[in-house]
Parts: sequence; C-alpha cells; structure tokens
Amino acid sequence: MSTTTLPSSTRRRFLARAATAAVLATALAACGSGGGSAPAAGGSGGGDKLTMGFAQVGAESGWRTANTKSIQESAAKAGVDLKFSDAQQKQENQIKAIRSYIQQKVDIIAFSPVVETGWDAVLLEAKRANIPVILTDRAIDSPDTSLYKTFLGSDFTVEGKKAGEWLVQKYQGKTDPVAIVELQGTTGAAPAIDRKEGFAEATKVAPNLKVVASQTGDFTRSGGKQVMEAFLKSQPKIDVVYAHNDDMALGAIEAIEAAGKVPGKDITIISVDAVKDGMTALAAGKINYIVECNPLLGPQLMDLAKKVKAGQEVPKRVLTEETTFDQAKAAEALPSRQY
Ligand code: GYE
Repeated sequence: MSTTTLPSSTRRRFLARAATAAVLATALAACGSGGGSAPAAGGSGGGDKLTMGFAQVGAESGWRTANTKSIQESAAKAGVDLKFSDAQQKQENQIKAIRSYIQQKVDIIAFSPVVETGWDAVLLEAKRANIPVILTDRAIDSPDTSLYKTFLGSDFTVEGKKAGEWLVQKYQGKTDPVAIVELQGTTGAAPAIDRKEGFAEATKVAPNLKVVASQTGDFTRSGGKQVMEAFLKSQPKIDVVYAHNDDMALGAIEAIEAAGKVPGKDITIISVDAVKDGMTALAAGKINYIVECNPLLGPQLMDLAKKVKAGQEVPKRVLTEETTFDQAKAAEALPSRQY
C-alpha cells in the first residue's frame, strides 16, 4: 500500500516501523536458553538478578493466557525476578502498573500496550528514570522511537493479509457477491488496526468480496458471540466471518449454531491465533482457516531483557515466525500443540 493513501496516524506508525530493521526471531541465537548472567545495572534486583516489571493487557483470550504462562515460566527459567500485573484491558491500569515499576526501580519494564496511543508521558518518565522499556506483542503509535529499546512480536498486517489471500483464493473465478462480517479486536489496539488493514488490502483485488458489517468484539468470546448475534439479525445474508482472533470466532460459532446454521459450512469462518480451542474447532470443521499468531514470546523476551541490561545492542524490531492452518493441517498439528 502506498503510504500516501494512509491516514496520518497510520502513516506515522507505518513510517516509524519501516524505518526500523526487521530481524527474524531466528536471528536471535541461544534464544530462550536463559544462560549467562548479565551484569547488574543498578536496579533493585540485587546482585546479578534482573528485575522485570511486566504490565500485561489482561486475560481476555486463550492467546493471552498462553502468553502470560510463557512469560512467567521463562522468567523463572531465566532467573528473572518478575513483577507481573494484569490491567484487565484498561490503559489506565497499565499506566499505573508502569508508574509503580518505575517507583520500584526495576531493571526493565516490558509491556503489551492495550491500545496504540497515549503512552508518551509515562514512557518518558521511564526514560528519565533510566529504565529501558521493551514492547512485547503490541506496538505503540508514537513518533518518538527512543521511548523503547525494542519491539518483539508478530506482524499483524501480514496476518490480516494471509487471511484475505486465503479468501480471495477460495472465491477465485467467482463473481457473485460475497458478504463478509468482521469481528474486530479491541478498538485502537495494534492487532485490530493492522489485521483489518491487511485483510482489506488483500481482498481489494476481488471487488465481489465485501465487508458488509464490522464491529469490535474486544477479542473476547462473549464479545464475539454478542456481535455475531446482532449481525445475524441485521444482515440479510452472511457468507463469511472474519474474526481478528480465535476466541471471537468461537463466540460467533455459538451464535451461528443458536441461529440454526452450520458454522464452517453455511458460513465460512476465518480467524487469527491458532490457540488450542481454535485449532480444535478448525479440525472439527467449524472454522475454515486460521492464521497463526505465536504467543510464546517469553524466552525471546528474557533473552532481549538480559542483553539490554548488559548494555548490548538489540534490533529495534524482532519479528516472530508464523504459519497458517487449514482443517487438515490443524488435525495433524493438534496433538503436539503446546497452547
Ligand atoms: O491475537 C488476541 C489477544 O495482541 C496478538 O491479543 C495479541 C492479540 C491476540 O487478545 O487473541
């Protein structure tokens, strides 16, 4: 997409991102080894022990639960003293948690910003207190990239594109109108903005594919169910559900079944994440396609934190590697799925 067609806030974000070198996760050698103790940098950890304050978004989805578990387990394994908070999807709670970590003089602050904007003031406070910040999973929209050391997480625009490309492929050669309803993630969150944008970009080539309704389900199962119930009442015809995560797709499945329709057959369902419940529904034929988003960021986060504390250079952007699943691939992958 040409940057000139983007709204200014998106353009700023896009340019800031494009300016940073994208480095694949695989480039991080010894990722997750937890080995090697970093020299103390004057934090409250005491001795060699690194203290990290982590401000988590919440517990809104299966993805988030797996992400939290990965962070807590990796911290224990890496000998990192983890202070963990759950913001219940509220930015004000995350800001409070970050301020408390600054007060406690932790060595590193890591967090997954619930929404993209509104972080500059608190991150400036961290910077002034000389506490490095690592963005995990979600990005912020700020022209000041000095507010964080690195951003570890997925490329959500690519995820949205993969979802859209599969749909274009499915309807290739057909010109009949295809009515798509979109269940958006949390309003203002990077994965909601980018997954919407990536999907729109990929489906642009097929003008018969039309998003007829799009609303937030806040990344939760109950949100997905509620919005889908309303869509089923208000829309004369729904061919496809594009859900920004598995939990909302699972909620939508409940609504579709309650309306006497067959999910995966009467209505095609695409989602993002590939958590166990999503993959189970995919293998059972109730979802048609899932784009993977990897929540197991803990080992890489601990590795990056140790490097940052030791004063080593880290890439400004660390991308995670991901795949996609159709129904057959899901059935094959399920038995060995970790989350
Ligand atoms: O897709 C969703 C969760 O930020 C990538 O947040 C994450 C998203 C994930 O609630 O399930």
